[in-house]
Amino acid sequence: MIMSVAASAVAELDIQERVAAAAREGLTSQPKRLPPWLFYDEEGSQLFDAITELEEYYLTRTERCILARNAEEMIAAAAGSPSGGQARLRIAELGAGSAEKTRVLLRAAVDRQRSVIYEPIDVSSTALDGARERIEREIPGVHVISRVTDYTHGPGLHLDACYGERRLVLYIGSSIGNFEPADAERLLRRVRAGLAPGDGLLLGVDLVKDESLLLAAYDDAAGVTAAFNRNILTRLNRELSADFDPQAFAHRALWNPAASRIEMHLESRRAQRIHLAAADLEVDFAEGETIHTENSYKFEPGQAEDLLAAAGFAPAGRWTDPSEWFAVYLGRAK
Ligand code: AVI
Repeated sequence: MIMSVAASAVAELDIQERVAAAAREGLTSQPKRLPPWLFYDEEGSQLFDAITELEEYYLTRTERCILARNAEEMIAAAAGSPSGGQARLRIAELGAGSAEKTRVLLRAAVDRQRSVIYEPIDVSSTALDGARERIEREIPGVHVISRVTDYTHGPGLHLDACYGERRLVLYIGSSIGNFEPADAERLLRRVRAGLAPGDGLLLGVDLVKDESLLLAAYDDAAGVTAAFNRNILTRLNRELSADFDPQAFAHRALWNPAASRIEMHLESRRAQRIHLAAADLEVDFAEGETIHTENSYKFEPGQAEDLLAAAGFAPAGRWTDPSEWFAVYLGRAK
């Protein structure tokens, strides 16, 4: 996307205002918190990519295996209708990033219908530009129409009308798990509102499993997740002229069984006062006081089906791995 200098300066101001508002709101709350979207600056996105390659972070490779094993069946299920008809698919993806796991689905769609339109949607134009170039080169038959937008905000998804085709929206990678249950439902309802009856949603969710496996995935031995968590403070230092010493905060990951979620926190190692000059804010921390930075919800059997149903989707498929660590669901818009 080409943006004028003036437009990009306005966008930067906008984002600085959003960061300042989030810091003001979160750090004056009790208990203190910061929203997880703050993780994903350039450094944080690279750290997240590194997380996805960790031995302990089973999510990415498990979902990749599920997609690779079942891509043809998933595409056929999305293209089929309960009455037996078959449609051409057009594939959109929320939070597509580098679209690394999506390729098997695009290949299966091209094998089935010779060509496919792929509409990746993400806040990062850099990630989308890279994905577009690679996908069009590697998978002839895929035509990429990318859209830079924050799909989590605003009134609706506003996908272009697609005549004579059925849309399949991908929302994989367990991203839905980072939303509070009510927000997850709201988001999927917005997705549904942008679809026609019969269109599909392919949703990747992480499942409840042994606590030790869950904890290791969010507190790896090499400390990459700790660095990812602390990077939120480095970002506030840079963007809000704050004076956090990230090492003065310990990374904490805990399993909250009542809420069925992993929580990430940063725990102050000592009593300290932090200044965030550009947010006009001073914040005191007691020793042991925490900032809650992320929830990652893990689904019990039946929960994803309930969420899809509440958002207006009928069950149309479920695929999992042999250990049932992760699952991919197909919902059909009612
Ligand atoms: C992006 N999201 C699905 C990741 C997760 O597993 O909740 C973010 C993450 N946080 C710590 N590690 C990975």
